[in-house]
Amino acid sequence: MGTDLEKIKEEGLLAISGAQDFLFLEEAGRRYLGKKGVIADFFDGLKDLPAEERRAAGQKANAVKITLQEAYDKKRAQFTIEERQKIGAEKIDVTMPGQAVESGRLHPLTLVLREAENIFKSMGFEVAFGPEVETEWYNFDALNIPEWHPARDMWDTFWLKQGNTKNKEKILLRTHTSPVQVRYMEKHKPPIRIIAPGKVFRYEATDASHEIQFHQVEGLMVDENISVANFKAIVETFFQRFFDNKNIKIRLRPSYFPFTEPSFEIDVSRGEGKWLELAGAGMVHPKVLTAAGVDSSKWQGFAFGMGLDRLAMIKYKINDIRLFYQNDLRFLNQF
Ligand code: FA5
Repeated sequence: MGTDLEKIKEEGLLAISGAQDFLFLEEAGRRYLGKKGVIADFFDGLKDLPAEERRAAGQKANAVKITLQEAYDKKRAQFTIEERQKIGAEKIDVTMPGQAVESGRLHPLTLVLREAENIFKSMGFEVAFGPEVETEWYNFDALNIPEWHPARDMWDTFWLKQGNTKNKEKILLRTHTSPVQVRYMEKHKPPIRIIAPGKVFRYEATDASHEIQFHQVEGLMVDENISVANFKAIVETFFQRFFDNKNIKIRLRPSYFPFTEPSFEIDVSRGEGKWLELAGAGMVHPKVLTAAGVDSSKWQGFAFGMGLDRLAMIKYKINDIRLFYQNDLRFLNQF
């Protein structure tokens, strides 16, 4: 019995350490250490031995098994992964087509906003923000639109329920970014040059150029000698740079806003005699300056509120504003 074990050990070690590649090693491992291998056979045969020999033989067989197993593990570690791959133990088929990694991309409105911000920043404007849930005061009254004023009908409003009944002030989803003008002037002394981008909401029917939720970029410039000429120069420079076209056609139409005087509407040509209204604008009404704590006898300014979605529609030739909000990848993947 003892000599059998010695022989098994010697031959096993030779087969394992002499294996030239992974295939041979696997074969040697199976032959000596496998479930139906030589050592397992030896253990099976123990039951035929007299009881007094069985224990000692079992211990020796165990020691041989451990020695062979250690030799096997050591040798296995020597073989490189490539070698194992070669015989297919870990198969990587380099000819298989790879899995495409879809990269994310920026939403067209984000692209347009970033570009607009960069152009205004290069002209000395800072970027300011205000809340989307506004009070009636900032959205309307401070902008010279008291409750009884018919101009309130220009902005169909989502009014919100005030949870705290002690607070009597009415709240709403802001209908435009103009409240940021007032909030900013309350905290900062002129001269002022800001843009204020953000989401606005209107309770109105949607169509190809109207959404209930869209984006505006407010602009405000206040200084000692600001006139409509400054306004025109800034707006024209912006559009020329934004559309990368010195011949871009802009039309200023006289209009009415309670918070500007005089007021304009800015249209941009879509070609073939078609125009798209892009922004409302005007010289800041002295009452708005006063409501925000600015001395209107010393300071004047202009303001505008530009539809960011419409800016993107013209830039990318998109004919329906609703596409921006449908999250359809066939649309979004074009940008
Ligand atoms: C205003 O909201 C004024 N606050 C703009 C302003 C600011 C005037 C500062 C004077 C001084 P208006 O309602 O016209 O104005 O909206 C401004 C722009 O927002 C429009 O020219 C248009 O480009 C865009 N806009 C308006 N309603 C919608 C809508 N439902 N969907 C998409 N864009 C819209």
